[in-house]
Amino acid sequence: MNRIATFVLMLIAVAAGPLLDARAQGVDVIPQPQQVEIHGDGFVVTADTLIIAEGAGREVGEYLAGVLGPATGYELPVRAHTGDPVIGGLILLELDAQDEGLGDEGYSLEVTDRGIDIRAKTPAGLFYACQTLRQLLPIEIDSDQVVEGVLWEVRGVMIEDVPRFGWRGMHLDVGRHFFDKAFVKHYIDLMARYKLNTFHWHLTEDQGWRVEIKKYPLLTEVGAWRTDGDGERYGGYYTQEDIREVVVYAKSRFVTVVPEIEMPGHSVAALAAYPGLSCTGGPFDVSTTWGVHKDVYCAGNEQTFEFLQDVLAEVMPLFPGAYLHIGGDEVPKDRWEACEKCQGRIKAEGLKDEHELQSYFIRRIDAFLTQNGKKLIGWDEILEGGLAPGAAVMSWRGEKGGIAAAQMGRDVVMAPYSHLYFDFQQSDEADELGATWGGYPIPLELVYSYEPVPAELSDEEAAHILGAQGNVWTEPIATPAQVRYMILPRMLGLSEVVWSQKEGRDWEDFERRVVGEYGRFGLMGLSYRDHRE
Ligand code: TNX
Repeated sequence: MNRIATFVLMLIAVAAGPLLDARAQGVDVIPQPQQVEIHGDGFVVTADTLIIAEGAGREVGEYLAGVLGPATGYELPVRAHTGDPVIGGLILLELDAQDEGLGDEGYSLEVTDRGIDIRAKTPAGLFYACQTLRQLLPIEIDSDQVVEGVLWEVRGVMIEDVPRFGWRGMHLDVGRHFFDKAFVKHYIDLMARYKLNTFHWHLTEDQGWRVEIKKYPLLTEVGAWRTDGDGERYGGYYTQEDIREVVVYAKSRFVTVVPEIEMPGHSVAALAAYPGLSCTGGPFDVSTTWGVHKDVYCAGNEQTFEFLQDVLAEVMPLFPGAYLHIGGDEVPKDRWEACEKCQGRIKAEGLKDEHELQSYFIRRIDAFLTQNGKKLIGWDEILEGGLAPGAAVMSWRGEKGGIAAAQMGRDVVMAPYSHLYFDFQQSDEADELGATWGGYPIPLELVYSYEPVPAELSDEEAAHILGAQGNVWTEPIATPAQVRYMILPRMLGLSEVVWSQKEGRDWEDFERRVVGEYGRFGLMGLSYRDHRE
């Protein structure tokens, strides 16, 4: 290269700043951190390295030792700071409650030849720094067996990082197909690796009721099982003990679990158990066909509300998070139109039609949740007939519902099926796994291009966009390997959409980093979809 060209290249590098510089030198982290600067010598983790963590940071220190252990074979001690000199250098996890700049989830991470210095205001921030550190290490760190002959080197770097959005979600439908608690924990682990923090657990469906409710044992005795076309009994459910276990596990990964109890639609499994809660009285079988079902909870029957409040009263204490998802999507009005009780309710309450009856339904549930200190979130259909006072909206039929809600000053989570439906196929090949009803595939690049804040919102309205999430409906997805195939790597694209700054988005660079992650998936024995194939 001639001298002028070299000079021009240097100028470009200086102008593009530290991010490009870091990229050029292969600091490959997903989601892309806010600020990365390369400097000086790196640090080598050895068997003599100490992890220093105390107080509320202790648990994250233990977690880090657990991450580094299997591949290195080192059992790194986790200690409080003594100030004594150490041979192998330190990985320091320091909580600084005063550090407002890093927010509730941000962190800084500095690597020098003396060690690794991690700071955050909260344990969550320390945890995210550990996820970054994991990716800064050679990919062999993700092996579950000791890998000999690897130098566990982290290059000299200074990172400062804070997330763009507070709701960084993944959803999993365990109604259509059931996934056991071990898999659910693994799913949460995969989320946490990419700094996602909200797990939306879709627990009830036409095809299966998946959560034990002590007051209504038939929900799981009857509602959790169906006889599929091949004559086989299919099903399963979580006991309340299982749920508690998953919630505790999620907490240790800084993931909040948002349960979804669907109403008034997608409720055939519950009606199979308690047909008296329907308009017609049944009988019903737990559904074995997909799609939208006409039988829904009767909105004219007081018993429906008693039942749902009893159910929610058992569900609420299991989930410490603020939100409870009540579904609200795809409610055909056929049964309500023909039901005396529903029509009686419409008259008595002075409602205009069945849409207002749906709104009445959600308002009652909203009031109940609010009384109990919870916030209601529902699919965008809950806007129809008037949005309940405390409700937040999850926008799935495009962004229209989310935009309308934000303009009303309501909180919104974006999950449009145009970009974030991870049950959709990833190509239009005939044998590609996944749903096709959307009419088009959702490849990784489309996910990556998603922008959660619609251009038409003012800054004030935009502040109501809590974030975004990927939805994994499981009609076409029956096994853990298939779920992984659907979310790896699309979930990584999402993680950058919700964590990283909009300005730094760069598909080619992301693609390079994602390919690096494929190497880790390989080491972990995880099925994934190579987006280049
Ligand atoms: C629509 S998204 C549904 C789900 C289906 C999904 C299939 C939503 C709120 N309702 O019940 O599983 O499409 O992609």
